[in-house]
Amino acid sequence: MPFRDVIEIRVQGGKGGDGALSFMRLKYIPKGGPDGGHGGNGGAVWIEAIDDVTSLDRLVTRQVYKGGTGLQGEGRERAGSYGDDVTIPVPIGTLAVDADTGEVLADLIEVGERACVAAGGIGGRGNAAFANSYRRAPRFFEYGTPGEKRRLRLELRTIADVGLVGYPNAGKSSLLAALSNARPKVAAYPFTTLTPNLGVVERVHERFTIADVPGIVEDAHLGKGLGLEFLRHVSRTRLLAFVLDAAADPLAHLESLRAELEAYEPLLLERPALIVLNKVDLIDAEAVAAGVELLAEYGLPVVPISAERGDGLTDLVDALFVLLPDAPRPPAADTSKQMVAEPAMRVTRDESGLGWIVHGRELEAVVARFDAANRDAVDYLQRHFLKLGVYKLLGKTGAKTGDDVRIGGAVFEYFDEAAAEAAAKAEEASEAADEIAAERRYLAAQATLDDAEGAEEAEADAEGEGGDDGADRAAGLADGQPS
Ligand SMILES: Nc1nc2c(ncn2[C@@H]2O[C@H](COP(=O)(O)OP(=O)(O)OP(=O)(O)O)[C@@H](O)[C@H]2O)c(=O)[nH]1
Ligand SMILES: [Mg+2]
Repeated sequence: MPFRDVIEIRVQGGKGGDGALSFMRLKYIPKGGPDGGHGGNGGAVWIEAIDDVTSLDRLVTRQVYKGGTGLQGEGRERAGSYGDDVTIPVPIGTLAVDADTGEVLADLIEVGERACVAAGGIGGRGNAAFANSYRRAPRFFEYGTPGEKRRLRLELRTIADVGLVGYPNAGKSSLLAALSNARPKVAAYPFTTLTPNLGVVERVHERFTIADVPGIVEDAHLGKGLGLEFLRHVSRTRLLAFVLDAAADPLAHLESLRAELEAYEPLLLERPALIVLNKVDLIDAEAVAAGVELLAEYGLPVVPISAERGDGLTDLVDALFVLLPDAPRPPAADTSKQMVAEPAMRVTRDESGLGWIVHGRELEAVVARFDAANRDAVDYLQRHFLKLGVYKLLGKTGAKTGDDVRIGGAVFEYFDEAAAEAAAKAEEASEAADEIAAERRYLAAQATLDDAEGAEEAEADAEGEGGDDGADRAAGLADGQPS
């Protein structure tokens, strides 16, 4: 049964919902405090290994998998709902690789194992989150971030217990057919087998799986023959069986098979293995004995057989059952990410030579989350930059008050830090306390979401009691609001 074992799809996490811009509206209090809630997170895309799919075939009908979009936050500090996750069912043995970077994202070898292949975006904060004693009426909110997006390559690596490795025409498929329920094509010419075949070998209460892969020739690692593509499957087996044609040149073939395996993955040579000397019906008993003796020098068990006549098959199955229990599962691929050190920020001159550009992935990501045309949002960002030392860095590089500074898609004005710092310090102390309070309010709002009905009543009560307080606050706001 031919099957597709490498496919490429596109996956994209859902966008996070934007925070809300909202002010409390009460009958007797025309201008209440800010109460815009957070946007919901976007849904992620997952892959999950399941039992009843064996190939990646059915995934090729669809090219893009997208997580659900997070909804925007709402007034009364209500958070937007989260976008739905999407799960792609894949066969056991699926390796997920970022097609552009080559990074291994996941290697699923057991049923039920899951991995996130595209994270959803994060919901933006609502304007309520930015309120403090200094900034009582924030007229801005945070945008949700876009979800992760990537071209994903899925590779299926058959997980069999035993992998048959041999030259074309050595009799691998014949052996698979003789030992198992599988009926692969057998023919007297090389490269009969073009895709891996899997069979199950059974004994009372015991069984193991065996994979027959296309033949390997010398210089396969340079693309000769069918290349080494199929060693992917062999690399996932616990035990290797080198199948040699006794009537050809078994010793030379074994040498070059080992060399090709090493070129593909040196660790494969350390995998438990045995040697199957096939087609012994074609040579006399003395030659068989001599061949076995020579091959034994590799330190591996040697079993002479004839797949066609059935000689030695019982011995072979016994040997496999003896060797298998101790053969460990091959290790999963390394999915630990390699971190690339990148400076947090860097300043360069802009094209005009008069302004400045601040580069930095994190910094640019923060800027992208706000409306750069919104005065309040820009004020907020400027204070944020101050804390991060952006202005200090600009000052050191030679920026003067009034210079244009570009960060991501937004342009700011540079101002002298020393003066700004004094102002900011005074604010900071109260801000810290207020942020904790804002966080508490958010958590409380989240909790009430679970019981929306009851929550709304409770909130209505609370608003009634806190009426006077709210009025004072609203009056203060009216004075302090930017025009
Ligand atoms: N005489 C003899 N012929 C055999 C034996 N085993 C296999 N053959 C023959 O060898 C030829 C190749 O057998 P296959 O099983 O197709 O070999 P393979 O290793 O799967 O070959 P590829 O799929 O091309 O890599 C066929 O004509 C088989 O009939 C054996 O034990 N004795
Ligand atoms: Mg074959």
